[in-house]
Amino acid sequence: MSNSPTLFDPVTVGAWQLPNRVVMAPLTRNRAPGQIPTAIMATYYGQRAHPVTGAGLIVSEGTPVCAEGHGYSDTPGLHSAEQVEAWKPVTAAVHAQGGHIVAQLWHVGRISHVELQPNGQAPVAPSAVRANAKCYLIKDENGQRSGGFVDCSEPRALQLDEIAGVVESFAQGARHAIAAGFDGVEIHGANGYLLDQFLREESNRRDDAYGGSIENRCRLVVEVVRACCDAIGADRVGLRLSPVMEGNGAVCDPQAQAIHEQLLRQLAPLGLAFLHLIEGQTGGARDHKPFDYAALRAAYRDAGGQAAWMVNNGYDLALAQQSLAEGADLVAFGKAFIANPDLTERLRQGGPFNEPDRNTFYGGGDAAKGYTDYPALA
Ligand code: 8OZ
Repeated sequence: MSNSPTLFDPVTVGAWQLPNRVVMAPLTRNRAPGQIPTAIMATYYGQRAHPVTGAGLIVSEGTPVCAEGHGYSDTPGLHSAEQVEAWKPVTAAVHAQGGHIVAQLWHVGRISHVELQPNGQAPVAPSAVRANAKCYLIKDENGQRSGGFVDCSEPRALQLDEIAGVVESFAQGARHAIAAGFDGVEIHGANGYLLDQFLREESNRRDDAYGGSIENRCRLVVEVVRACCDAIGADRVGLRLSPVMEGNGAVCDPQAQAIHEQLLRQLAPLGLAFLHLIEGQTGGARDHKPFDYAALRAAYRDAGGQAAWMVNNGYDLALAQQSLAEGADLVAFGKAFIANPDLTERLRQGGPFNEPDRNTFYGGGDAAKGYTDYPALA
């Protein structure tokens, strides 16, 4: 017990030597008009990248791998040459500080709206089952910027012969991430988006090789992870999961434990860099639904899996230290990193912590307010 690591100890994760075990969680900020990263994003990430005061590893905000993967206004993509170029100053700013950053590869699936889709088409999903969830739009019927929540559109089911294209878009996203200077990728398999939609029976009603049995529902995630590993090397690839999250229309699957254990047993031989587990309800109760995370990790380790185990959701220093003592390797912090660019130093010193302002979580363009103006300690 006494030999358990602290948050401030270095750790080797995949291809990277990380200076500490504090991770900046992926945080959607909607500050990329036209889906293109901007200069102030480089300032924001750079502020949080210092090896002593900042995150040992930064996971970028969700970054769609194709045009159909967008479900929110002003989220930066990684599917065009222009986007790859625009990410370069961001990754350079992080590396100038001595930090590490991976791109979170995202496809929203049915959590979208025809207005956010190419040619106004229906969003794609495992099955034509509308999510009981809202989307945020910035255009009104007259094409004016307004802002407001609307029901997600009815999606259409991906045809069997389209699935290889989805897998390839993630692999291309991984290659683009490396071209843009990222150290690797995190595949977004959580929070009710496309990959999570395939895992759960409420959203996946398919009767082909990608639906029905647990093995079939895991198939797309396994194929996407494999394709990204083939594209850039497994030691630069992580996967984010939220086994019991409810929200974005997702309902807790009756077989959540079995599905996730099966999935991780299949991924164990690949040699992934990390697995990122959101424990409980994303941004909410840690005990939202029963789930045995220790059993999930044991299933993965029993199958030979060696990826770093990253935990997330409502952590403070004490809970983080307890989790490290129990076998976690990395702890991710979200909202605290919005408000504290030097969060690692503040954790080390026991505070004080700036309070995040929810009013400036989303949007804001290139304004510093609520983005790059949170002060560091003197
Ligand atoms: C907050 C707002 C929009 C998107 C997630 C990518 O929940 C998100 C997200 C969070 O994973």
